[in-house]
Amino acid sequence: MQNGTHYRTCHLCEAMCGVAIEVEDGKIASIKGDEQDPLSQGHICPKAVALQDLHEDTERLRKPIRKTADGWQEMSWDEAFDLVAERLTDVRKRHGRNSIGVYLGNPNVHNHGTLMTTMPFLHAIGTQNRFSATSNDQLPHMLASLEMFGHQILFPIPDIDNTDLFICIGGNPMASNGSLMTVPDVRGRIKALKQRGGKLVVIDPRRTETAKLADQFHFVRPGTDALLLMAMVHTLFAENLVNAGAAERLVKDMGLLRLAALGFSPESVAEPTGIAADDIRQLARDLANTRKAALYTRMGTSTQAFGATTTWLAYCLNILTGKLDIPGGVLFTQPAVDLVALGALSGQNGHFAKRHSRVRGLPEFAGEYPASTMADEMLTPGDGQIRAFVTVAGNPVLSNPNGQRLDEALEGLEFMVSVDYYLNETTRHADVILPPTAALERSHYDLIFSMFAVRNVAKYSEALFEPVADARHDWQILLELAHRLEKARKGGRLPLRSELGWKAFKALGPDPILDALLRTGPYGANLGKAGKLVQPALDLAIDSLPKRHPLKGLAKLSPLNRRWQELPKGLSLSLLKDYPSGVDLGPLQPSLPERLYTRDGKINLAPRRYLADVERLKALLEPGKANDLQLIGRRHVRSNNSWMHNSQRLVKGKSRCTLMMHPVDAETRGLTDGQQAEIGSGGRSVVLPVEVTEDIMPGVVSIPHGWGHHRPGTGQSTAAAHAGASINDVLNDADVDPVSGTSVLNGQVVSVKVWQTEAQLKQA
Ligand SMILES: Nc1nc2c(c(=O)[nH]1)N[C@H]1C(S)=C(S)[C@@H](COP(=O)(O)OP(=O)(O)OC[C@H]3O[C@@H](n4cnc5c(=O)[nH]c(N)nc54)[C@H](O)[C@@H]3O)O[C@H]1N2
Ligand SMILES: Nc1nc2c(c(=O)[nH]1)N[C@H]1C(S)=C(S)[C@@H](COP(=O)(O)OP(=O)(O)OC[C@H]3O[C@@H](n4cnc5c(=O)[nH]c(N)nc54)[C@H](O)[C@@H]3O)O[C@H]1N2
Ligand code: SF4
Ligand SMILES: [Mo]
Repeated sequence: MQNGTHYRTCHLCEAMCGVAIEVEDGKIASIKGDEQDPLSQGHICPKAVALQDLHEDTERLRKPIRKTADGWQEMSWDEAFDLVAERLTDVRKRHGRNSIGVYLGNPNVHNHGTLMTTMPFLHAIGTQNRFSATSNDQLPHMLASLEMFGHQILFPIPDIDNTDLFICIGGNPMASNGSLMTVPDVRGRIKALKQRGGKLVVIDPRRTETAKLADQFHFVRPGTDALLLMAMVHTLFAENLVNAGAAERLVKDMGLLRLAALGFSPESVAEPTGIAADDIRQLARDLANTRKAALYTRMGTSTQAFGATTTWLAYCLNILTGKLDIPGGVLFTQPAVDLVALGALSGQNGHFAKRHSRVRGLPEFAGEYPASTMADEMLTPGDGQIRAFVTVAGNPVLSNPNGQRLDEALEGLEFMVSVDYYLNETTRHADVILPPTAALERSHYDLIFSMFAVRNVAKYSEALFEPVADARHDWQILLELAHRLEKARKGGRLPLRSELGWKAFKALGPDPILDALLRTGPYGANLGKAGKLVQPALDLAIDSLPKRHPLKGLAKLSPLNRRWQELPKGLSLSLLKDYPSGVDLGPLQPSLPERLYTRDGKINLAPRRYLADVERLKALLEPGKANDLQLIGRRHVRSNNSWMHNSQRLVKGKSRCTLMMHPVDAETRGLTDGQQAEIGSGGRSVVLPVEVTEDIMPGVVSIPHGWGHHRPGTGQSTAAAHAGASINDVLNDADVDPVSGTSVLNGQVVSVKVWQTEAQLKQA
């Protein structure tokens, strides 16, 4: 690669920071924030420099490898594809299509090539046993969006740059850099919020890095947020504070919501939540009375026992107080590639509970089952048992609850293949590992996170380095496998037309598709004066088509859509190449009612599946058992899920994989700071040093996820030297939010005691 500065988007987390990478003599000399990036404006976090470590890591796999009796052996791509296609086809022939399981991990959503090729790939595999990180993450948000707005990926995004009150519940953007809210430099944005007289309120069982910036902070007992939000809804109705504003004529079933909240007075929830009734009332009043305000919830409220119901209520609170669809409130974005509109056009608004998983009867979501039941599906004999497994960019042994059980289940499979560039806790079980090119060796466009950004932006980054010889991109791997599997299924031959289609797809790759999507999207073709002239006639023609006519959908998607008329135009791949720091497409704009995808054009405030959960929520009002400790997770700015721990720069210093515990809880258990504690549940346990801190609520302990790199047979020596322990070895996989099927990663009950070595135990 040529010497000089290359501009790019960091793909590690959701924040989409612009980076300026200096290359000298074909090597990375420095990585800095790109001041010209319209969204991040020069901000980066410590992980950005680790892009270099990831790129140069000699332990990152570069060639396909296969497990043999003599250890791992390199193989050619052709051999690898043949072997994988043959073994998968064989398992399918013998045990049926559902005997193959697929797990898609988090980095896939940061990879436009993968996103464009997963559909044909999954189609070729043909299984219903699909899983992903979604059910350990944002599934409740997707369900609420589907139920209320009619589309599973239409998320209301907080307009943090224009709001005067930001209520953050169960998210810690100072560590995570935001989620379902792409918000680089959240510190700067919070500072700006305060400078204009605005307020930040944080509600969390831990006084987090974000909480430390807050004007107001409340500890909340894990898993009880739904009570808090119900009491806020209750207060709004009781005090006549409901005013849905712009959304008023769009909402329905408000009366049912009011009824549901009747039994949850602030007084009744104060004890279980740990938040005083007056504070709850005031919170509801502040939300109602601050015109520009946004209530935001994330991981801590979605991956818990009431994930679905909490997320629904958060959506409702924004709507009841008129915050939906106004500047400074929560708005839908208008990305350059509108996957929401595209999905709707092809009938892919999303679906839920169309079928249920074989062993535990858990509901599917958008065609996949909850990841917490993967091990069940591998270990339980019968028709449809998973015998072969495919992972793409995932490390579920560390990221899925009860990782230990999954670890064992993977070992018992007939065949496993992983598309991944690390030999880690999960991929060590594979028979074949297919490593893709490194991130800096491929082009980048954030199809997903552009949809969640607090400003509309578009940015394309060209590959910075030539791929090493004979390397394959993720999309090439997926397409090649898909092609071979389809062929094998059709007896070794495909019709000529289909064969040509595969050839064309493989030859073109994702970027020409991206170009076409940009050109035909909301900021696409500029029709200039001619466009203005024909617009009225076009509007008339579009309006006269029947409601569900395909042409209507198509016209709505084209740059001619009336709603998109005022947007800047002319976006294409070549234009984006001319602006390597990205293009600003403006602040978030109101888009209702056009943006709704519900059949009746209404926002349903009281979907049945949430109402059905209210009784279960009432049980939380009963006094709980004292002395139980609840376990929650946490993130740190120098860590990224399970897979960036091989960077010395990021793991150096004091271990961050500790058990945080309140001084009172430590004392009653005879534990002191730094001492090893055993954290147990369901007969499983891990050992970690205690970090005694008043920043955590009494009765709550916290462990970060993604650690536990002590397992043998992995190939990440730096990570292994900083192994830590996996919180998911303690968490129970049977524990899901029954409404959505999301894993309960926060709030499970654990025991903590002084750890004793075998010798000590014997002596005692
Ligand atoms: N540095 C870093 N950044 C990341 C990641 C990373 O691993 N490291 N991961 C990325 C990914 S994949 C995601 S999804 C996002 C997640 O982004 P965030 O949602 O911001 O994730 P966390 O930092 O885990 O914040 C969750 C918060 O919920 C709190 N919490 C736990 N239980 C409860 C509860 O019952 N109620 C309430 N109110 N709060 C609770 C926790 O104490 C914690 O502060 O971060 C992304 N960014
Ligand atoms: N207890 C607990 N568990 C959690 C969470 C929590 O807060 N608490 N958070 C959950 C959340 S939000 C998430 S998103 C999940 C994440 O769960 P996963 O997606 O299963 O795990 P990651 O740690 O992100 O692992 C990513 C894998 O992708 C590989 N990889 C990285 N880049 C690429 C690439 O470009 N191509 C390919 N093919 N592979 C690549 C890495 O080597 C690694 O093996 O974890 C969840 N698990
Ligand atoms: S916050 Fe850090 S990891 Fe996330 S995109 Fe920005 S630089 Fe990358
Ligand atoms: Mo995530």
